[in-house]
Amino acid sequence: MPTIYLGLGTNIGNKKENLTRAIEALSLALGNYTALSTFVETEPWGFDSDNTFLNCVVAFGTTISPTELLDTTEEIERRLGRTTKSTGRMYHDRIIDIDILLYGNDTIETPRLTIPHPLMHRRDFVLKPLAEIAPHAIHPTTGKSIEELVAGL
Ligand code: PH2
Ligand code: MG
Ligand code: MG
Repeated sequence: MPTIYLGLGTNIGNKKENLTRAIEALSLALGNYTALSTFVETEPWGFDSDNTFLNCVVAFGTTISPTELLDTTEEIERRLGRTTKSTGRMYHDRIIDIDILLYGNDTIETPRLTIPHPLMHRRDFVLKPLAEIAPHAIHPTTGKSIEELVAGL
């Protein structure tokens, strides 16, 4: 069963509660998580906002397909009250964002979904919590471990 890693972020409302509710909803849909990072406070990356983020990374073992996984994460985002969807690299404040970072060792390129997440290897708010739970996981397109990617930030 492949291990999948999801990156969660929120910068409005009760951020701790937003992450907790998302993790609960994901656990109901996917089964218990196998690892969870700490919640880290981070500065907005790639856009200007007065609202700092709370980010974390959570891992699950799952047999559902990448597309079904995306349907699941998008449905949970909507259920938790997400109204805006970032298009391209125009980012907005959000109640919850759930990004698929890694799906086992797979690389996936479809109009809806790119795995590994195309920017994850450049983002400290992803790599640092991911390194807490999976320092030796290999990023399949760079061939580097998460700990090596953190060291290269
Ligand atoms: N997500 C983004 C853009 N910028 N910055 C931080 N600190 N945390 C995020 O989760 C985040 C971001 C796009 O989804
Ligand atoms: Mg995102
Ligand atoms: Mg997203």
